[in-house]
Amino acid sequence: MQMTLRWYGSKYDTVTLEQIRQIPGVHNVITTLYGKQAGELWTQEEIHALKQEVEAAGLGIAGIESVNVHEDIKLGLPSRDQYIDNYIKTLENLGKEDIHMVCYNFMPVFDWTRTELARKRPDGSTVLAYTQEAVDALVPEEMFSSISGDMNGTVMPGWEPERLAHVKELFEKYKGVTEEDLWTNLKYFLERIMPVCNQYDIKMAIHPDDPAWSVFGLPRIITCKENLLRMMDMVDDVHNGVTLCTGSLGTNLENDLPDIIRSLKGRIHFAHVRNLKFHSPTNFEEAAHLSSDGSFDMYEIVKALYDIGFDGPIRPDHGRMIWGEKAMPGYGLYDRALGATYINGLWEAIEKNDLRSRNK
Ligand code: CS2
Ligand code: MN
Repeated sequence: MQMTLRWYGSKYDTVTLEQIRQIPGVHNVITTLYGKQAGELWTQEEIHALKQEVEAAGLGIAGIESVNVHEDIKLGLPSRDQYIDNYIKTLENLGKEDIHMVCYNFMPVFDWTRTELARKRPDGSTVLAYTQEAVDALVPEEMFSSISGDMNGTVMPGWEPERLAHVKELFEKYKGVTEEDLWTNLKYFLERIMPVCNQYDIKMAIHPDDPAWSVFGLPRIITCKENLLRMMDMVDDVHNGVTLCTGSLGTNLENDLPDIIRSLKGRIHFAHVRNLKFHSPTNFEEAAHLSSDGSFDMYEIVKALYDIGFDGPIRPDHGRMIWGEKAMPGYGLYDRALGATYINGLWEAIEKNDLRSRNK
């Protein structure tokens, strides 16, 4: 595996490349052209400039999170083809710049959903949290205003004002769109982009739905092992892969994370590792990465990744806000640096143990 940190670009991120470079074991970032709207073309010049900026700071780009998919593609509207054409051209331009991993999601309307951005934990840190009761008490248009007070002045991924201005309209368009429709539209999209992915060896890594169930009645399909395997089979190409996000798949306690990891051997192209603390199956908050701070066994998760020979980029996911830091919720420097170091420690121990037992 290759330890990375997500970086939103100098215009948007409170964390600098210089800081990231000082986290032990982090030599690459996962980044994006954050100002781009879904469906917009990324030119080779723009990608090249981003790459140069990262490289000037002594780091590399391990992949893109995300190239967002236009809603018309998810909806399967006739206008989708022009957006898929742009997506293909964007992938081609990324390939020409020697970038070979792209994370994306296929969630209608919203990216991830949380009902609190700054729930206080007993240690005084603040974290993102979710309760089903809070979602059920809201209409979708209120989602943004209910949490925006805690954004620390940042633009959060998936909650860009441009996207949210159209929430009501979008909900109208999704009326009558079923899960099977979404499968069909995902297949269509993947089949169209696979040739360019093969040509430039670009590994597509779909991000699971977060939480891993339907919110506000919208269809959602990337939620569990069975559906992930269906997606792999549906377009059986190594370039059609997964972002293994423990904090998203793990929202559903029925998802056995180490088992899912093992079943996706060879098709996990990116890993997001974070821990959640559950108070009930539908009331959870994001914890420190350490197993004992949350509900997941992080050793078993990292061990499963090691056992399947995972060699792609991995990153700590949402961190707690600690030590007075003011940053995009989930994306401060300090707790993610602790997370990266912890995961690196687990990996080193697992690897050394394995090598020793083989040499016996
Ligand atoms: C991320 C997602 O912050 C997060 O929760 O894991 O926003 C992720 O980047 C997207 O779903 C991928 O397109
Ligand atoms: Mn994730």
